[in-house]
Amino acid sequence: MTRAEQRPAPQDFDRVLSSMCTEPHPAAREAAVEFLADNPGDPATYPTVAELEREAVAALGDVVGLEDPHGYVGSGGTEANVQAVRAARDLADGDVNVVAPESAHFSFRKAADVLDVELRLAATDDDHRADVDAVADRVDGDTALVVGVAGTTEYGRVDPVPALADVAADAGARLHVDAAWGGFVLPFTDHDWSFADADVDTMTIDPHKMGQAPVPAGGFLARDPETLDALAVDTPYLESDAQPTLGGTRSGAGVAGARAALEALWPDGYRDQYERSQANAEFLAAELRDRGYDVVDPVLPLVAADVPDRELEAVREDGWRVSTTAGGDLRVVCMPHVTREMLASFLEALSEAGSV
Ligand code: 0PR
Repeated sequence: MTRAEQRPAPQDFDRVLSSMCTEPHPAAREAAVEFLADNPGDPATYPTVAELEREAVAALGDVVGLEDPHGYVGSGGTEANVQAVRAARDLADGDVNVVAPESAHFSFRKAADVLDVELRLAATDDDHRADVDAVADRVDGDTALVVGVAGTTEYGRVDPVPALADVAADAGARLHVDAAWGGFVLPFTDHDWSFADADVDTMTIDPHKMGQAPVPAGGFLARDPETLDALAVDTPYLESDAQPTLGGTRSGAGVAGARAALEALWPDGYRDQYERSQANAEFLAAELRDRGYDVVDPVLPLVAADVPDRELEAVREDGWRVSTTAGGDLRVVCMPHVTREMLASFLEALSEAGSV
């Protein structure tokens, strides 16, 4: 065997239906490789990657309806959600709580843990969206942050962001929208989710998910500069004198890759991708329903269906990477690498699994 043959190969995406990551756009891959050694955490030493980051943040502002965005490209959605909670905690007084729907990503549990704030989870409605009354019931005078999710991890649902903004405003709390996965498809839908649609203070939107950037490239955005000021610590021995990010050394590959993906794809490439992915999700949902499974309608390109464990095991043995929701439903994320042909072949594998 030659050395090249011995080297481990990266994951082949041909049968991956479970991931919220995807193959990066070729321009993003190329840019990432070029900037592997640059550290956007030290902008004075690495001015070019720092400029690329400003461009990436400006482009993210266009995606989320924010003219003058303040933010950065970090390690992912977890970091951005932690930072949103941290900013809200530090801008409030005393012991505070955060109110989020039960559908919120588990990164909020990490945030509450490391930041020592109380996380109050509110029930979701029959369609897996945040129930506004339930959120309002959990909110009190110590609530620093209300969270809405625009594209939930398990069912791809979009919470009623303007109504959650009203609940937050009534309580004197901030509003954070987690659009980590949904942020690059929602601009092409009629949902109200963005800074332009409601009084949103901060947002998570990840280029390394639907944005087709290489990992790691997460996005944290704020409406006001005060948010980043609240997060900043002094960095006396660096040439730049303050740092609002959670990470210190950060990925130049992530920053350059995110900026290149946005340049190549916003808006037409992302719109085409959304249309393809959504059509694929609707195709899969219809085919599964025809085969007699209970299907949760795909609001965004994510399909959930009640498929027996035995069949899931069989398709897994056949090499398919599929995941399930906490309730046990099959969950297929129609990412850019998921084609109609792949879904047709997955459906065949499922039929075979069902007939044995
Ligand atoms: N917010 C939402 C709505 C998410 O779906 C996720 C991750 C996060 C925040 C956290 O983002 P990071 O993982 O970037 O910190 N959602 C997926 C999940 O946890 C991430 C994922 C990606 C899972 C690729 C599997 C995978 O192969 O399920």
